Amino acid sequence: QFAKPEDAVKYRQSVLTVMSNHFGRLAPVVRGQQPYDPAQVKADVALVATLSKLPWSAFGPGTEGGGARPAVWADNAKFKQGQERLHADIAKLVAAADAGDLAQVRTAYGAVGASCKACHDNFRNR
Ligand code: ASC
Repeated sequence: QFAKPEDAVKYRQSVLTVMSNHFGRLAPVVRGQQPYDPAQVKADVALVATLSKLPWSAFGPGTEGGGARPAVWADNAKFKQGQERLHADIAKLVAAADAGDLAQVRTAYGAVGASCKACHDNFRNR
């Protein structure tokens, strides 16, 4: 899948960058700083859901580096639990966006952000 460890690092960082960009587009909407456009939110959430599947296979053995802490590999079960939590939270965000319910989107957005943060706190260098 990756010829060199650096390719895996670049891949996962790239995916997470694009994912963060589309997740970040929801911020002004849930804060009421931008009007709620249900179709736009659905499109951004769909991208987040798709992109969220991709980074994890790029954290395979021998791909240490980037901003990842050794704990990714040393405590891989916990890292995987974090991925499962993220996917569960994103599933709720997808449901909220599909329902076109801003209050529900706001709640689910908060949970997804907390999942992002939990993993960064434990597994990403500061
Ligand atoms: C984002 C983003 C993250 C998370 C995190 C939540 O928008 O890019 O990494 O939210 O900051 O605390």
